[in-house]
Amino acid sequence: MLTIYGCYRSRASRPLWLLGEIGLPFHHVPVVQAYRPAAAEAAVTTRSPEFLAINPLGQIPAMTDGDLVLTESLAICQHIARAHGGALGPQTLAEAALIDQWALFAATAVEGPALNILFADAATAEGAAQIAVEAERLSRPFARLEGHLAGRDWLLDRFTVADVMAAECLRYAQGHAPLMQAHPAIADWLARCQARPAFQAMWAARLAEPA
Ligand SMILES: N[C@@H](CCC(=O)N[C@@H](CS)C(=O)NCC(=O)O)C(=O)O
Repeated sequence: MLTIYGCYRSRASRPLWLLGEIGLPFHHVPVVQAYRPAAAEAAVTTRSPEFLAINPLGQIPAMTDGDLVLTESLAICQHIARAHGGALGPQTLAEAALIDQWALFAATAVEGPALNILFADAATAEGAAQIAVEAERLSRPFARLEGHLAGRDWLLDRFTVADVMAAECLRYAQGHAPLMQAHPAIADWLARCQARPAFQAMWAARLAEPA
């Protein structure tokens, strides 16, 4: 059975949401980041020898599916979609290329600045200045995505793993209201993604975990 290593309060949210969309039974080992206070109560952390045997880098998520051991959340999502996801995965070579494109776009152009926005303290002058810099770094990627999503519901012609991967990277910047207000097609698409029952179930499980 496919196994996901990683608690919901981590990038494991990505494959966990996707597995919910598919409805595939899986085994879950809620490995907790060793640096978090919640690690004190966790059976397995990112520094536990049994987890380091799966991912020597000591990061979540990781996945096993039969003999295949994978790390990197977006590679894990792509594998799950291709192997088990039906129409959530690519049906043609062109779709596979487009899904790769959006995964790489999300990981390289969006995730870093978006995470910096999430972790900056908007209440301090320094934090507010950093948010302004990161929002500026996101302006071209967001303009590109806004143009693509205008008049479309999803990144491809239906909801796919590309939406899961990109929406989870963009979520980090969602709290910065000016960015969302300036990009209504992105805001509407994120709302559509997050209204899906599988996202809602993932989010409820995440909130149920210790902070
Ligand atoms: N690029 C990796 C990043 C993985 C990552 O940074 N995971 C964090 C949790 S979201 C982690 O395990 N941190 C623990 C550590 O680095 O010690 C991915 O997308 O899977």
